[in-house]
Amino acid sequence: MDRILRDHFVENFSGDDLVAVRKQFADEHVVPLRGFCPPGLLRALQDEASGIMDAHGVDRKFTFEITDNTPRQMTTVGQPVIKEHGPLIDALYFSPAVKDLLSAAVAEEVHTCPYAGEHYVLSRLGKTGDTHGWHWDDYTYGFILILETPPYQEGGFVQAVPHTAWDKENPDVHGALLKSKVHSYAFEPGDAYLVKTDTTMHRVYPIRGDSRRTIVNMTWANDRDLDRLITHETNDLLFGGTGESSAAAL
Ligand SMILES: O=C(O)CCC(=O)C(=O)O
Ligand SMILES: [Fe+2]
Repeated sequence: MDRILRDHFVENFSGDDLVAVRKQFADEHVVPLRGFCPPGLLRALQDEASGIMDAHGVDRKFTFEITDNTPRQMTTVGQPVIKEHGPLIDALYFSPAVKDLLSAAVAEEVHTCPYAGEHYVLSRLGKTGDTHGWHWDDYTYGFILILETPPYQEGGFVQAVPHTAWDKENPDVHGALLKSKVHSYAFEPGDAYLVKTDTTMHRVYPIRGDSRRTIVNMTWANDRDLDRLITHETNDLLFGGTGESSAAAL
């Protein structure tokens, strides 16, 4: 897989293209990587993910106080199940070509997440009103690969507000919306995006109709994250964490 990806990235994300990606990320703290996934690999990943989702997906419906009571209405699969049943997703995460591309895009070296529960998670929006509401994440970077998505007319696009901080004691989503400008990004299957998740409040706009949106989210850390004590409350609740200490973390 690494070879296929590396060749694909040389074609699509090098030279001026890569410079443009790096600039957009520096400006907006979100950058679309359009056509990230080669079509053959995308089909294989879609098949793998939908098999895992159908067999192991858990319907969630919460509001999270720690993100100012924003909603999560979605079906999820956590890292331990994917580790067991998703060799392609695992290989994608541990592909050196991906690590190199993401490091180049954010202009610093990224590291796989020290907490295994956030290596990769699957989430699906599949019924009217499903949404991944406004939130921040625990580590510095998120990389999201869009496996399926409806056209934007049905919702399911991404919105982000850069340069906003998550105070877990006193989260202020409305304050963040008022402080800054919301950027919206629509995607197609096979696209990916990178987001500076710790200081960019983001959400997925609610879907409507019979549309379906499935993504795999992969967490990446920077040097600073490796030296910080980081807790994972929302990951543990939404995705089950590593499946061992999740209950204890609450
Ligand atoms: O579904 C998406 O595009 C974003 C997912 C996300 O923000 C998360 O899992 O933390
Ligand atoms: Fe997120």
